[in-house]
Amino acid sequence: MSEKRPFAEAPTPEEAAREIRAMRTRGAAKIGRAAAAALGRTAAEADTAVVRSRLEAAGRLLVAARPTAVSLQNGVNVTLDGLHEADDALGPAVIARAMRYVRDSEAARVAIAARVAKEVPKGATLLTHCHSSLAVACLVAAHERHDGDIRVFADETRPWWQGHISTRLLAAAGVDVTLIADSAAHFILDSEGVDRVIVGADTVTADGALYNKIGTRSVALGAMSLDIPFLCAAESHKFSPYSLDGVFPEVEERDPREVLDEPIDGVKVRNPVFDRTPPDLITRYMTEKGPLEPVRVKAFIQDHFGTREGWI
Ligand code: RUB
Repeated sequence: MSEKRPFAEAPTPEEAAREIRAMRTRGAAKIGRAAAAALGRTAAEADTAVVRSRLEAAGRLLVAARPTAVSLQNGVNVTLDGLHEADDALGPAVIARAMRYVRDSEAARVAIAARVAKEVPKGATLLTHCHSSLAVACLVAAHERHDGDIRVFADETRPWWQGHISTRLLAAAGVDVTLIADSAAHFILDSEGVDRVIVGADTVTADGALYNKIGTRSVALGAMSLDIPFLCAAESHKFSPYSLDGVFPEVEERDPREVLDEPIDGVKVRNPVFDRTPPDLITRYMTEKGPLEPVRVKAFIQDHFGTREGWI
């Protein structure tokens, strides 16, 4: 990013929101960074007289783009921080916070991947679900740490087939990777001696629960029934301070045609795209600040997020 014209290449908030709604920008971490960058661009381009109102409108537009990933709301709120500065100081302050958000998120990915790689034994068999950029980074780091001596199974993750993205990236990195149908997960956990499940996060709430791609809960249930550790890799931007006030994520329900493109007479279709995995099914969260047990999540959130005055 150019230090002289920060965020000059970033999409505008309208473009970023459109890309997020259309799933061309997807995955919670990327969505959060896209929101921060779009606000950085607004702050860099708007005149002092209108910068506050532009940023406020852009923040609300972005937050509404997808409901379940809290990194979107955090990306907006950490960047705007209640717009508490005076007009002439606002633009530079928002640009600095947007830069910090993006930098912290990228640094967290590297730190978490290194931590998870250390937890994965040589020769391990691992399973992942959906496409989490962070879970893939963890698996590649484990592969590199053990000179290629790990195996990965990845669920295809209907209806958007994000498992194809994960497997393509893992294969390109030289990882021994096998794609499986979502419904094969329990069979593979059992029959292949899976050592760890590693998934990403859309939102982690104060009660220690995980909101992630639909099917995560079934995989976690399968892992628990077989005594397989279930790890969730999550940077601190994935933790929900709003859940401290009793506000929990809305589970996005998308177009039924993603499940069935030609309607069948008399058949109703549902397409919830995230689910909630309760804390007792999660062994550990892996954050850039260290491993975290679900019972410690509330204290972690209280510690990490400040007063949140004026947040959307
Ligand atoms: C993606 C998904 C991912 C998390 C974590 O859903 O559920 O597991 O967002 O990803 P969608 P990351 O494809 O609907 O956005 O680690 O990249 O933040």
